[in-house]
Amino acid sequence: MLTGASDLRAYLTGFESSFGFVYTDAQESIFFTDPRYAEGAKEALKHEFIGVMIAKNEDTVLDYIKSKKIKKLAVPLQRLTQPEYEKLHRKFKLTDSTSAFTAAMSVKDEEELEKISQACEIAERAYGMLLGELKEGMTENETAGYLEYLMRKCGARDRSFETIVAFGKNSSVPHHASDETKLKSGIPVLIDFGCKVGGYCSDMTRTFWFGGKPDDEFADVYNSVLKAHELAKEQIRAGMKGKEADAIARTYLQSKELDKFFTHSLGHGIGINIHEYPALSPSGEAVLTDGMVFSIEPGVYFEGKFGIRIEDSVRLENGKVVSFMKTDKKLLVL
Ligand SMILES: [Mn+2]
Repeated sequence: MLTGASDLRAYLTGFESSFGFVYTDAQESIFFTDPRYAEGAKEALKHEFIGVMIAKNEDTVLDYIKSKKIKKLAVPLQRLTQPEYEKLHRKFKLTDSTSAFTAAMSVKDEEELEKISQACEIAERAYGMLLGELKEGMTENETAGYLEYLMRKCGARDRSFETIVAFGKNSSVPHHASDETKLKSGIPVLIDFGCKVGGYCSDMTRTFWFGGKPDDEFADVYNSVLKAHELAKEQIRAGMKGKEADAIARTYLQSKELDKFFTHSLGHGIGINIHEYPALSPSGEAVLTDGMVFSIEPGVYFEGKFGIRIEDSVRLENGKVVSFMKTDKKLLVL
């Protein structure tokens, strides 16, 4: 088995690097890396089963495998570029290891859950600090940058993805690119963000009202989205398919005639990558099991007016949903 994909490499070794390969056969596991990482990798992996070898480039690795008279190689085909595929294909008979990775990575062990839990705790703490600092005139981009700074200040290694801050009608675009729009009184604010701890992500979204009193329509829709979020949390069980989980929120929003404004899926797996297996979507066939970590994020978007999304990162434990997030989700008016 051979992989050079950075997330899969990090999963196998627990060591983050910009270059490297992990090779495993019946006799040995080797982490090939270049001299920049050799010392760090040897130190980090000294108690592990996996050995560390220095490789100048991919050819050094392939020559090593060839020298062992290996003919068949499992590689994550879906992660290879065409040139990478062709190079490997000329030397070995290839089988695909992608689904083995996605299945294994979807179920988290205690150590992984602890990292995600810390990433969630830091994101929530930083968010709480941000709320106390929001002022009229701040731009979306400035707010996003400040929240990312606060997450790092609280101990995060990085953000999980580009922070989304959307003021007013910009919130109706689910993945709005934060821009120079300024915060003013009497508008909704949507913030979707997360951070990384030990290589693992958190993901959360909050929508609130800034200044004055929220209008009735906003408050009504907010309560419906929150209800959809809570119903999904209460009713999702291990053994369900992703699409059954999605249907819990979607059916409720349908009863409020809001389902046609719920334009994305209910959730996605979270781990080393911000979007992983399983998908909680109308077509999600994956069966949810204990140890899986995913988002629950119903959202409703009225084009040109406003959007509301409420997202927690959660895990399945003893068959039920347990949230990593602790902040209250009742409609907040700042
Ligand atoms: Mn998400």
